[in-house]
Amino acid sequence: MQLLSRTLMQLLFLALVTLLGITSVCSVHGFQQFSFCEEELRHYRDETEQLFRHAYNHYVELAYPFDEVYPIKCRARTRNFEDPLDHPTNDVLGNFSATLIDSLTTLAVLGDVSAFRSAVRLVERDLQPDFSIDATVQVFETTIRILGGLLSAHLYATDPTKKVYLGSDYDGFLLQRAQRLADRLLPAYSTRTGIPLPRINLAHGLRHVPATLQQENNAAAMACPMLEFTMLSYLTHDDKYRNIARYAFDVVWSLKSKLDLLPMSFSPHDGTPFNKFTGTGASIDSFYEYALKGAILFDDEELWDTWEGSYYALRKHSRNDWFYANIDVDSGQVITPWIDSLSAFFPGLQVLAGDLEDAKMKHLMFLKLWNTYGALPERWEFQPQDLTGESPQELSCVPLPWYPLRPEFIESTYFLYRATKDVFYLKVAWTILEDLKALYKTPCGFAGLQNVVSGERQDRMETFVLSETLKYLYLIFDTHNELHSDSSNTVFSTEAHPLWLRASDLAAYKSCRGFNNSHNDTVPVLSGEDPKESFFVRLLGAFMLSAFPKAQKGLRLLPLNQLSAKNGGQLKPQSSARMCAISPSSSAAFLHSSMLSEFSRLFEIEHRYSETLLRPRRLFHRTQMELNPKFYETWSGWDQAKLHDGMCMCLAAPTTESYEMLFSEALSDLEAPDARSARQVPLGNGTVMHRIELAVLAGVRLRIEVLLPGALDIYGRKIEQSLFESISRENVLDKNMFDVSDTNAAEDQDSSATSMGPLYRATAVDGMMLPFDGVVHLLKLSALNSESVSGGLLGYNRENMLLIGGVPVINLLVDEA
Ligand code: DMJ
Repeated sequence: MQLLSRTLMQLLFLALVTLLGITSVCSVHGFQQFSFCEEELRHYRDETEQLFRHAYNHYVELAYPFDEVYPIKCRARTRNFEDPLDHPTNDVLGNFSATLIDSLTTLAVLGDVSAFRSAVRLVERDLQPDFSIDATVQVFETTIRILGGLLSAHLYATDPTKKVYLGSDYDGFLLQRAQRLADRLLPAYSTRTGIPLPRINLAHGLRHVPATLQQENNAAAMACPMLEFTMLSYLTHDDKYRNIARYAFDVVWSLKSKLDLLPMSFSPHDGTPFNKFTGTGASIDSFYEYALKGAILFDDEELWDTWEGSYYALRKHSRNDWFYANIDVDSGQVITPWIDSLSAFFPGLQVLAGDLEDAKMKHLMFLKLWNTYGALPERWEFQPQDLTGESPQELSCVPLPWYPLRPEFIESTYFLYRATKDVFYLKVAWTILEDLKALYKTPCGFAGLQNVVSGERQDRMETFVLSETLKYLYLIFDTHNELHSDSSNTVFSTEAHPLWLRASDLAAYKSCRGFNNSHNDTVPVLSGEDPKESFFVRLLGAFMLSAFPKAQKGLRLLPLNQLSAKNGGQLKPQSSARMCAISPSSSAAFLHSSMLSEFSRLFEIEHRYSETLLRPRRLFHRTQMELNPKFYETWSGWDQAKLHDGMCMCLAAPTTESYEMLFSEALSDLEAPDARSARQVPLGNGTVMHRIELAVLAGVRLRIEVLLPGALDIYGRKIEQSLFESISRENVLDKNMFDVSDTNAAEDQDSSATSMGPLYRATAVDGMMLPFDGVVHLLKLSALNSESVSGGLLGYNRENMLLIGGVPVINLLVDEA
C-alpha cells in the first residue's frame, strides 16, 4: 500500500513536472542552483530586470534626450553634427532620443506602469511632434527602432488587458507621432522601381542626401518596413503606408533567382543586384522574418507563400547540418566560408514556422560559438583560410571580430525554450546572464567587444541592447509574462517590439480604410520632381523584373570535399573516434534535459570545426556551458538503460564522404520542375517515402553519401560488406565517376571489399534529410532505360536502383509510371 502511494506520488510529481515543463528542486529557503524551480527563475528574472534598469536609468540620467549613452565614458553619444556624411555614425542616430523610444516596450514587458508612463510623458513633452529634424538616417533602422517602438508602445498603452494600459490618461499621440514619422520616410519610396532608397533626411527629404549614399540598398531594408507600415495602416485606416511598403516587399521578392534565392543587395534605382549571394544573416535576415511574421500577424496567405517559397529554397540549397551557408543564387553553391552573428536569429524563426528539429541543430552551432568566445563574433569562418598570413590563427577565424551585444542568439534561445521547455535553454540563458554581469557590465550600461579574441571593449551600447537583448533574456525567465498567455497572435518585430492586431482595430480599419495622399503637401519630395505626379501613381505602373539569369545546363556534381577546400563546405569527415566527452554519471536522475540525454550529436560540432573554433587565451578557464558539472549531473539523466556499448549515446563521426548533386534542365525534355513537387509521404511504418517524378528530376538537389565497406556512415552505423555482395552491378558505366581514393573515408575500410567499388545512398532530397531507411521512389521517365540516359549518366539496375554514373544508389528506386 505504502509502495503504491509512493509510486502514485512519484507519478503525480512527474505529471506536474511534465505539465509545467520545469522541475521543482527548491528548498524552502532559496534554491539549489540549476534546479530551475520557480523561485530560481524569479531570481534570474529579477537580476535581468536590474541589469536593464542599470543601463536604462544611466541613459535617462546622463544622456537623455540624446540618442545613446556611452557605457564607459558615461555621457551622451550623439550623431556627428559636424559631419552629416558620417553615415556609419549617423544612420541610426536621428537625434530623436532613440534609446528612450526603443526601450518603451521593454518597460511594458516588465509591467512597470510608472516607468512606462514617465517615459511616454518624456516622448510627449520633448520629441519633435512632426519629426522635422535635420538628420539623414537609414529608413529601415528608423522604421524598426523608432516607428516600431512608437506603434508597439501605443498598442500597450491602449490595451486594457495589459499591465501598462494608460486608459484615459493617454490620447493616442504615440500613434500620431508614428504616422508623422512614416510620412517623413515615405518619399524614400519615390524610385522608378518602387523599392526604397536607403536614406532620407527627416526635415528635407531626399534633397540633402548625397547620391553616393543612395546607390545600394539591402534586401531586408528594402522589403521590411512592410510590417510596421502595414500595422500603421491598420491603426490609422490610411492605406497608403501598407500599399507602398507592401508593393516594395513584393517587388523585392520578384528579384529572386531562378532557384528562388534572393540576392542580398541591389540598386534601388533599377533593381540590379550588387552581388549574387544569399544566406540568412546580415542584409537579408528580416526578409524571411517579416514574410512569416506578416503572414501570422495579418493572416496573409500571399506572405505565407513567400515565406514557404523562400524557406524551401534555403533548405534545399543552403542548409548544412549546423548552419545555413552563404550560397550563389544561381548555382546554389557555397561561396563564402563564413557565417555571421546576425543569422543566429534564424533558429527562432524556424521555431515559429514549426521546424523545431532543425532549429535545435542550428542553434547549437551558435551555442558552441558562445562557448568559444563568450560572444558571437560578427563573422566566423568555418574553414581555415589565412594559414600563411600574418595574423595569428585565432584572429584569422574571425575576420569581423566585434560583438556589439546583439540579441539574436538569446532571441533564438527564447523561442526554443518556449517551444521545448527544455532546461538546456535555461542553462544557455543563465550563462548569458552571468556573462553580461561579468564581461559586459560597465559603470553606465553594457559595452560590447571590439574584438572577441583580445577582449578589447567597445564604448557603445546600441539601442537594441535594451530593446531586444535584455527583453528576450527577461522573457525567458519570466515564464508568467502576460505575453505568454495571450491568444492574440502577437509577434515580435525584428527589433523585439510586440505587435498584435485587435479584432476591433481590424473591424474599424475595414469600415474606414482609404488611401490618403495628403502628406505630400507637407513632406518634401525628390528635388526637381513634380509633387502632383506623386510617387505612388508611378508605383502602380512600375517595373517588373523579366530577365532571369540563364540556367546552367547539365548535371552538376558538387563534391563536398572540394567545396571544403575551395569555398568552404560541409560534412568534412573527421577521425572515427567517438565524440562524447562525458563519462556517465552513476546517479540515475529521472528528470532530464532532452537535449542532453536524447540528442546524439551534442558534441559533434567541436570535432567538425576544431580548426577554427579556437578559444581565445583570455577565456581558457571557461567550460562548455552544457558540460557545467552541476548542471550536467542534474539534468543529463544518464542511467544504464541509456548507455550504448558501454558509452553514452553520442554518434561517432562519419568516415564516409558526401556529395551534393543538383540536376538541371538538360536532363529532362519536359518543363522546368515545380521545386516543391518532392513531397514526403509517411508510410506509417517508420519509413518515409519521397515521391519524385523522374521526369521532373531536373531542379532536384540530392545529397549522396558514398558507401564503402567498413566505413562509418552519417547515421553512426558501420557499413557492412554484405550490403555490397547483395547488389547487382549490371549496367555499370563509370564506376570512378567520383574519385574516392584520396578521401579520409578510405582510412578504415576493408581493402578487399573496397575493390568492389562504392555504392551511393541518398541522405537528403531538396534539403529534407532522409532517415536511415528512407527510400525515394522515382517514376520512370520514358527516356530512362536500363542502359542510360543523358549521355550515360543515369540508368537503373535489376533491383530498380537508380544508377548514377553506373553506381547504384541503394535507396533511389525507379518505379513504373
Ligand atoms: C537589430 O536592430 C534588429 O534585430 C535587426 O533586425 C538586426 N540588427 C539589430 C540587432 O543585431
